[in-house]
Amino acid sequence: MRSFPSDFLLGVATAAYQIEGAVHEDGRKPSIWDVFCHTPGHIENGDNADTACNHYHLWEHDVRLMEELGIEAYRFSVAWPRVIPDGRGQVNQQGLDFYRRLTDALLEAGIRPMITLYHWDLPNALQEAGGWQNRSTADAFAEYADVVLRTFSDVVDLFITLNEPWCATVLGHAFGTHAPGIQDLRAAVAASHHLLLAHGKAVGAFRANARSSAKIGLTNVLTHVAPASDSERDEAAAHRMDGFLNRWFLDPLFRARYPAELEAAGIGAWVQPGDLECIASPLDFLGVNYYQTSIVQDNPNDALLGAAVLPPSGNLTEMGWEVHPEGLQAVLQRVSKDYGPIPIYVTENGAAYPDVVTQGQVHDQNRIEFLSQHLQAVSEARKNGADVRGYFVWSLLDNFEWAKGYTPRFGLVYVDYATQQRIVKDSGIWYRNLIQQREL
Ligand code: IFM
Repeated sequence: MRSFPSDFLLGVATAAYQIEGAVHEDGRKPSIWDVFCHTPGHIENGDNADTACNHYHLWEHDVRLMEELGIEAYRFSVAWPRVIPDGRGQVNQQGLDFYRRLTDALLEAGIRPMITLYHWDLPNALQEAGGWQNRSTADAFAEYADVVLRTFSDVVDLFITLNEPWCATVLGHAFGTHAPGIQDLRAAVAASHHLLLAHGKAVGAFRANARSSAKIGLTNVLTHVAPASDSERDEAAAHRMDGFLNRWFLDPLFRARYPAELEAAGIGAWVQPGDLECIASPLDFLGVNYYQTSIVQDNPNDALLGAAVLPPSGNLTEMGWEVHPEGLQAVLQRVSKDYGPIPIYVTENGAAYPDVVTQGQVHDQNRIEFLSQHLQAVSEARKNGADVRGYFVWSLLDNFEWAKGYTPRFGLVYVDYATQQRIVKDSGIWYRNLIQQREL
């Protein structure tokens, strides 16, 4: 039996662009994702997030749902294009007011808010000036962060600067499968440094102005990387892949330097004196999102890393990702050992499955098993010394899964997008019981 102490937070997570909709309301201006979605060919089925889960209007209902499920903490993101629609300058009070209403309602319901400042929705006006390839976007972010932190740090005590900068960098600027849709490794390398610099500057603003009991961290998506065999070549390939997938966004944060793989990719061209010290400003916690393990083989034909990830096998989710809870345990222990001691929140973990509604219910036993196994992995990592303080299911609601549109469903709550009806899945009921009993 595994048990979770009463101060271990059991929560759920969402992100603004994936649930809010109302993209033209109350002064919000377009983000890079609005532009990306409305460019044909980018999103499966031609989907967009103009309405998404209509959470901008249904937020009270959604808070009530969380209250009924006994959710202890809610991680959501603030949309920069609602708060400073042009990216810099004029603050839009209506945008701040929305998040103030939401935060007040959460607190009243006894749910602890955790705010992510950047979950990929860069104001498009900034993209027109070069986006994350432009160093001054880091200053724009620090200004925006300061507005949000000053407004909310009286009542919110957990803040995250960036969500998964690896995805914003690699999917957005190297692979081009996410906004802003650029395919250029050099652009990605520049963007990664400016994202991290933005983080460091925001932490500086936080330390200057936020109440001292509030905490700030950054969320990385981390992959457990293992060699396909114990040959030296595969081990070296796995090490290079780990540099690309994990250490790119861990070493600068915790060691004030980039890994050798990034030095080789020319990151030094973007680094100015003092940047790395700023990026490595001490964090109060690290957010870890975990979805995948990568088994890596040496591959001399791969121009970038000389390494290849083997196709996932075994028990797969609808995203094609292998269910591998041991990877979560390994990632938590590795981060604690190599970069700790540091408090950790698992800020996202979850699975998409092709859910069906049967007589008003969704029987998602596969998701219950997935969550249960991953929570056991968290418990095991805690036993082995990782200082994990909470776990957030991705996600509260089915929502807009970026380039995959609405097909993958990650929620504990099913969303009928035509009617906006919410149906609590069996996994939602299971999670409510877990929170009550605190035992697996
Ligand atoms: O939906 C995303 C989320 O926005 C960031 N982390 C991974 C999730 C599932 O792909």
